[in-house]
Amino acid sequence: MKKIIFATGNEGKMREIREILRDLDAQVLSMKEAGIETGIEENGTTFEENATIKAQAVAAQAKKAAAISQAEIVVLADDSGLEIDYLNKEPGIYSARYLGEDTPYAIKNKNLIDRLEGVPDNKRTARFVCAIAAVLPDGSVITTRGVIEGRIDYEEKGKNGFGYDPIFYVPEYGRTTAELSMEEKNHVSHRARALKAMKGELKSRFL
Ligand code: ITT
Repeated sequence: MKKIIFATGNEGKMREIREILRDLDAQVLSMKEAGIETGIEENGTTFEENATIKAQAVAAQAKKAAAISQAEIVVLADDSGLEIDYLNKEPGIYSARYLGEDTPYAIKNKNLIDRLEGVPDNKRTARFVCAIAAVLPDGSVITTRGVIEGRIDYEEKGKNGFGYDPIFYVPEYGRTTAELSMEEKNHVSHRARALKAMKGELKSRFL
């Protein structure tokens, strides 16, 4: 069976990705499940560049694992983040590293809310962006992008999802993405949109 290795160490992402790719005729493996461990320096300047760096680094490792036939593998990676318009699109590609990689999200989220103190609804606009990169068996790379528009809430709400979800309010649902079920989030999220576009590409070029 064909394999899709997803180059992420983020378990929140991986849960969503598995659900979105569930109907594909391929086995979806996390990097860990594929036995690949690699430190990756995300030194690109765009979401697409960083997603490509991650996917290529893991594809190079997968190539060394002789047990897996190269013709049967695609490596995917996600680079994503939160852009807040009032903060000149911060934290953007630095979303995971904002205030330090290991800083709890309760602190990161509170800090962003504090930085928007006194800012009215119409200036609190923000979006989650996701770029997905795929390294195909012949080494070529394709990328797709998905976006969800919303605004930064005034306090953390909800326990679902991960990262900045508790402060990202989606007007069409009247809730934050941490208050959406996984099914609801996977219907509209940046990651779902980028992955659905990638599924279309993979169906025509790989599966
Ligand atoms: P990998 O590189 O191993 O995939 P990471 O968490 O470092 O994991 P990124 O560099 O792509 O991933 O950073 C994405 C960050 O953006 C993530 O850690 C969250 O802080 C934020 N983010 C992205 N998508 C999100 C979502 O759906 N909900 C909440 N926060 C999200």
